[in-house]
Amino acid sequence: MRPCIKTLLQKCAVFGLLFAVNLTALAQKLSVNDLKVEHLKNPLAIETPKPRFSWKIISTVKNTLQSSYEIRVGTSKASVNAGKDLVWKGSTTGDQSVLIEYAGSELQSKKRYYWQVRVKDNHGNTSAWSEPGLFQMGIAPTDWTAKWITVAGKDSSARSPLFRKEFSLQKKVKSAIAYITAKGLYEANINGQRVSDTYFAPGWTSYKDHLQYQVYDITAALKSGANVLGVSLGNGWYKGRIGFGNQHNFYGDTRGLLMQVEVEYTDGTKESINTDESWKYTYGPIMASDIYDGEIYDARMEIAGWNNTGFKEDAAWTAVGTMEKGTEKLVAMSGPPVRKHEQFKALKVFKTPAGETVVDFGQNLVGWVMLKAKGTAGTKITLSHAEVLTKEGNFYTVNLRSAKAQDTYILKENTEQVFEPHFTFQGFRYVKVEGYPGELKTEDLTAVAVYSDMETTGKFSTSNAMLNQLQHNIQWGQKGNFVDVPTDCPQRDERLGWTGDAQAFANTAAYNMDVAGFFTKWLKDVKTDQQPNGLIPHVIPNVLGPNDGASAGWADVSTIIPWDMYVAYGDRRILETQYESMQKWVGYISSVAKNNLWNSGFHFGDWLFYRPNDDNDGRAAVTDKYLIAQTFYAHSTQLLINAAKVLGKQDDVAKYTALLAEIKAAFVKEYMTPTGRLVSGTQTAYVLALHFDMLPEELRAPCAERLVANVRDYGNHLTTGFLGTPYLCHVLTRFGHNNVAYDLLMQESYPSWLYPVKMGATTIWERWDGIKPDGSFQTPDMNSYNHYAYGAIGDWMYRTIAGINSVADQPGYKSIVIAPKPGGKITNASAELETVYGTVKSAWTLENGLLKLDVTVPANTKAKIVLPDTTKEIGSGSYHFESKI
Ligand code: RAM
Repeated sequence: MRPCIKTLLQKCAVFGLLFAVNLTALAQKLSVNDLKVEHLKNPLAIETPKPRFSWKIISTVKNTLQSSYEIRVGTSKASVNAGKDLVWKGSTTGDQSVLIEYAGSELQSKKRYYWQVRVKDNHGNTSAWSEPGLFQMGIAPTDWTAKWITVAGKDSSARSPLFRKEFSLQKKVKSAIAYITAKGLYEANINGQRVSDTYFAPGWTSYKDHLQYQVYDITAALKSGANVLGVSLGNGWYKGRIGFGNQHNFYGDTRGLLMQVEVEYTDGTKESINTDESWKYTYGPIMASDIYDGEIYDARMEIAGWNNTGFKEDAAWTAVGTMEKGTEKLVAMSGPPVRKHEQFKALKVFKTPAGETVVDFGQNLVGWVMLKAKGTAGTKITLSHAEVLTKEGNFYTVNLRSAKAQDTYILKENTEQVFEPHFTFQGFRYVKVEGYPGELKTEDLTAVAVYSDMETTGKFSTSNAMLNQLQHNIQWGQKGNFVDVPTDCPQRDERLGWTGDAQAFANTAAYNMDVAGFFTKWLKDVKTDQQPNGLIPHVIPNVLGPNDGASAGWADVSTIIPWDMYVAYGDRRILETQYESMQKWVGYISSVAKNNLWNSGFHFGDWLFYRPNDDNDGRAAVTDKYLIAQTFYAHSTQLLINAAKVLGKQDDVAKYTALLAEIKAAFVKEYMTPTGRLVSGTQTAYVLALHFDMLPEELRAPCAERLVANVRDYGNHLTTGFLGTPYLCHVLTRFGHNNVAYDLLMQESYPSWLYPVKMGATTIWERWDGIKPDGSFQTPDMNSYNHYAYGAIGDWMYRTIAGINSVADQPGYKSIVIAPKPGGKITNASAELETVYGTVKSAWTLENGLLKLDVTVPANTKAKIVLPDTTKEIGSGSYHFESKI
């Protein structure tokens, strides 16, 4: 057949197929997709004995609700498709389609299961069975047969060891699964290929208590005959520098590897290839690696073929040492893995006034640079990272403090090589390149963003370009600081899971991306590192040692994030799992409170609030720290009550409701005059008192007026720090001052959200004036250009500008409130949110005094549309509304 006719026929066939698929879709009024288990698609490491299943419903008909579902779980795709040999078959009436708990026979360690679901709706339609999804159970503690291996003797070299094991498979492989973890970080290869595209495994947890393992399906990577496993280890958070004061070896001084590869042959027999005494190791080209300081890679030390078969030189390698298990529990990885994401081409290579060769990537990001180079052996190239240039245009790294943030590559013989680091990441927009052989061109460098692989769930844009840039900056603040744990900043010698920052940003984070798995994993460590007296440390995982006090607004992460996640994803189990920790936290405050007042101990206060330098007439917005503490005491107690209600703990509801009344009464007595003035007349004081309902009803509106007067007095500027900022606009909107909220949002001069945007920021800054109007910098001791806390305004932008809101008593957007409140001369806005039920859309334009609103409500949910002149209740589907404004 002539090739062109063949192609034509192929095209027709494809078209025919597409046509048929489309016809089926049309005929199909109701279908089910996006199957997830424990918030994840086809997870391979489920630990809970009762995993939960979620699906989305697609319907071509409006007002669709699920009326019943059937679910079936089996041990093979065929059996589940045929509905035979099932381990669970459930059939339930009702509209629950999110997080349905498994209720079949006991799930077996290491076993893979397939599942599918079909639903009926309120219009009498029945969907087809969904395509089967899968999940695999993690490995039970008793099923680990591998031994921990390490180097022989003391693990004192800065270099990365390479561990190697060759083995032979004689029969046909049906499946092969690798279970891997490490003390330190690992990069595992099979027959010269990485086992997966994940980085920084096994992830950062409170290692002294538990250590995650990963599970990879490596069936396709194995071949019959000889195969080889090759793994290198880095220091990572485990053994590397972490925390303050040049602290090393926080979790241990010995890197170790634990790997178990389980092969099942087509004849049903099984075999394991485990780490044990038979492995060998030597040191490879990574001469040193450290998260803060970067990596040194000497290509001359590369060992050609080391992780391929037939490598005979390992005869000279050293036999590994083995190590004891330690006290940690091995747990299945529960959050999303860290992966590579966006790549940025270098925008320009230029010489600074100081004569440095610098490259600009145009975006402050977190990850690393891939560098192409060719030169004589021994040529040393260094890449230093920086977020900003000085006002003179020179490379600036003082704000990284002691973090070297430098990658060094030493070239081998004259071949072109592409370098990238393995066990480090940096926060940067610029790199300074030294020692590059020949002329450095833009095409020699690519910046790679690396962060936890969370699905993007939110889109937000308006007619205002600066606001869109602010949203961009918020998203990049999230990308850069959600690298396995939520960190304060990604560039200096800190990069820690600061609790205050995380609680401030959690709601915004849940709009932008699916953070259910990410926070579920981190909350385990909040609980783990909580001290026996209930105190929550400042950073999680806690590498700063035990505290003797806890800070309001930081430690309250223990109540705030579980509740936020419950509302965003409808995940009741988060509350169940964290309840005890929430209760212990409130118990801790009660134990240090006197007469129901939490007025002692150390607090960070309204961190980084507005403080002008020449503060002669008292413009600094200092809020009494104990006033703040009392409002968070109330807030945490309120959230505990909310959780107790959800979990049906009536005694606790009564107990904490009584306590809350006392906390509020104590607040009023101590911090408020009879007319409703607060002892601190700051925005933050009024915001917290109002947002947490601390004041008697009749004094709330007048207090909100005081807040407005304060904002006006500062010329429509905010003066809030980490604790007041997240709620500032919410309070103004709630009390009828939406215009003031917009005045703050649209403000372009310092202090404001748009000031950094005007100064060219591509991420959220730690301080309102990280770069001052004259181009000089804030104090380098604490001046990060990638700190998400002030990005907490994103929550208000989605809720108020676009108007997309969840409702706590029908969480997870089962019931949605769409209530856009235009303002700030914005003429159109549109947002989308991929909820656990499907996509919610809200898009409006303002035209001749009319608000024109288009909304989409996913199947199996309903929405209340709040327009300026009316309110409507609707079911799923797409709608257009117009309302006078
Ligand atoms: C800084 C951190 C963080 C903040 C604490 C109190 O070191 O960067 O943002 O939460 O201090």
